Amino acid sequence: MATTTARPAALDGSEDGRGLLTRDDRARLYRYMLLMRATEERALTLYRQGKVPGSYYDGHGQEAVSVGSAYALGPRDRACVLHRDLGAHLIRGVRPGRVLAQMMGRATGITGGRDGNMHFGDRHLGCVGMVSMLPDMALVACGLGLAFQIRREPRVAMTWFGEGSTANGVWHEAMNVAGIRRLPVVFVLENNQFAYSTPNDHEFAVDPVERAAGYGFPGIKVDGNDVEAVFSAAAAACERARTGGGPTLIECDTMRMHGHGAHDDMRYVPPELLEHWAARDPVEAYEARLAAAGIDTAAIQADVRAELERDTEWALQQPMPDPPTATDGVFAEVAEPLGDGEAPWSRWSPDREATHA
Ligand SMILES: Cc1ncc(C[n+]2csc(CCOP(=O)(O)OP(=O)(O)O)c2C)c(N)n1
Repeated sequence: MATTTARPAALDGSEDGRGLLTRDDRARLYRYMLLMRATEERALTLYRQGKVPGSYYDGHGQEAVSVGSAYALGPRDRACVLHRDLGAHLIRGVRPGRVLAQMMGRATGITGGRDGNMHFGDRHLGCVGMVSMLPDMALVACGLGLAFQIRREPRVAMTWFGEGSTANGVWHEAMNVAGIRRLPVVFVLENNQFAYSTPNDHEFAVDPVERAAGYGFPGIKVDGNDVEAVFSAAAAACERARTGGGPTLIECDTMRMHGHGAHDDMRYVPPELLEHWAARDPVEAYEARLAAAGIDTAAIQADVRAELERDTEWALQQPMPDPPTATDGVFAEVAEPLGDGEAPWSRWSPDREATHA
């Protein structure tokens, strides 16, 4: 199966070359990219102020991938989102305030303070919480795709992962099962040049997009810093999946402009490489294109700034979770007593029984 390179969409003020994006869509794409960047910058500030526990992981420089691809999903589709894809959460309707509350472990964060800054996803908005083992979310997406297929529902599961994840056996299992069963799954590969400190030329001998052919479905490579090119490829892949055409792998060529996490000074990245990609910043490039097309980007910027100020203030006022509720909703309820109404631990530990009495 041929591997193709999608052409970046042309901006002519009214169409994207495929007739899918209106002016309003373009303004929204810009807004979400800006919102993702601004929210992550704010979260980083909160981290540096000691308000975000652990480390902090962002997608600075990868906004076009996250936003362009997620924008192609419909409300009934599902998003298996990873650590650099805040834009996907925002597009699905998660408010920046809830994201910031999540980062700070507050009770009104997405997991109610039961997790830090990574494994969250609002199921009511169609976002599946991240699984840390990479790239296990690809298999979760296949499971969703299989359910949609069995129920004959025209729905799509989209999943994101870095190029480092394509070296893991789980990724190949996901690609294999998706290819065999022609599952309605869109695999979005974010090739951000580094898997932690490992550069591309130490990661693979053959561009991972080529591997799709080995599993019997198309692989498409796009400029991951061009939000319309990403959207265009994702919209075509979703349409293909929805109409029984099976999976697609979309490789988005981009760059991780920050360290792996906030703790990482990324001194292993050559400065000239960073300069090269900084000149192709996805948010700035799109702003220039929209401004040239007469879209009021300054108004969008002001709107995003105001929203973030409001949401930050709200997030900072949110309470920490109440400790006695810490395990609420975490474990499955035991459906039936194990015998005579006796607590299970009493059979092996009278001390423990006493503690829990
Ligand atoms: C199976 C597994 N091995 C190792 C890790 C630790 N780890 C977390 S992120 C990361 C780098 C992943 O690189 P890539 O897939 O390219 O994604 P990126 O972080 O660059 O977006 C590693 C090794 C993990 N989460 N899961």
